[in-house]
Amino acid sequence: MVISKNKFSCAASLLAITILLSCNQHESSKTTETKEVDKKQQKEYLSQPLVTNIYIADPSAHNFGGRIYIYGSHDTATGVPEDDLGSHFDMKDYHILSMDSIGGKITDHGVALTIKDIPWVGRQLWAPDAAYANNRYYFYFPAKDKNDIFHIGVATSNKPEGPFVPEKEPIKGSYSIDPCVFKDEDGTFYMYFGGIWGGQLQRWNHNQYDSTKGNRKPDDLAILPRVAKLSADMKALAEPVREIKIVDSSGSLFKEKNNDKRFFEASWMFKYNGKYYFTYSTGDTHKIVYAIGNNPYGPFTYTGVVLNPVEGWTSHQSIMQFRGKWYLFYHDVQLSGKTYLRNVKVTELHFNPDGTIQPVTAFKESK
Ligand code: FUB
Repeated sequence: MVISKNKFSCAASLLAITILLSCNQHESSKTTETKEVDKKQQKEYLSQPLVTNIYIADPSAHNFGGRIYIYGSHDTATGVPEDDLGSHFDMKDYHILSMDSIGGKITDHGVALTIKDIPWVGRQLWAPDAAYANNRYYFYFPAKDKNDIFHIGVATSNKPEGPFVPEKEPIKGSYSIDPCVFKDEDGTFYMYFGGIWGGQLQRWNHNQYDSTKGNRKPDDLAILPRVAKLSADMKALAEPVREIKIVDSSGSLFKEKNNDKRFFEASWMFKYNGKYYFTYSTGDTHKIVYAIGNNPYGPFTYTGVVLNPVEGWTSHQSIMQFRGKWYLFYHDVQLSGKTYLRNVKVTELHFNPDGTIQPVTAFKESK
């Protein structure tokens, strides 16, 4: 009996263990699934889109007369298939947004400039910027001409929100994409620009165009962004375009394969404590990074990350000070999930006492 009792209890224990194990197995796979669902549902964005009725990307933010104006690309779905050259970024006009404070009501000022009114443009109105000088507002925009070559155009208005009247030709000597117009403390304006791959910068060497030049090989030196001083009327380059050196801490230029640090597109310059901060996108590694220099022409020493990869392929930023705080404007694809329909966001940016930037992550997992 003892034996059979033992046998029974042994069998019962075995059964219990088997049930428990299978229950646990079931429970654990359920837990994993739940965790995954939870993870998706609980993914919290650091900031919410500033507007939801229109897709605005590539934000260049400025304080004009105490109000914040955002000059960005106006993303729309035109049905152009996606390719590596960014043909699906097929924008046809610009809208300017403004607000009186961070967190304040946003005004969409409607169409400020349309492709139909720009005689030299063939297609693709990409990331713009703006500047105030001579009691006027200047709007700088890259677009492909009728030969499908990117140049940078300028348009003017007596109001920061436009409408803007474009010049009949692009800025002479300008090329590629993503202009950033920076005013130094002495009043001089510089235009930074350039973007590789779809932005065609790889085709420009010594300021000459060569359509046969492709992307660089991994061990080649990385392509460098460009800069030129602007003329007093803000409509021309006042000097030949120069390359800007971005170097590592030992002073060496990056190679193409250093694609988490080398320049891709989205130049943005600002000054902090007397130093020049050149910020840009690394493109295929999706970071916004910064390099610091002592003058507007560089060299700039790579220092670190401003913004970790956002949702979407592209990343594009601007940084401005407003009422004593610093802000990072950026975009992601939270609203659409589509790489070419992006929404603009803003978050506060913090500096460390040594002048380095505290990197921003655009979303956070909830605890
Ligand atoms: O919006 C079109 C292009 O995508 C911009 O010019 C790049 O900076 C990237 O954001």
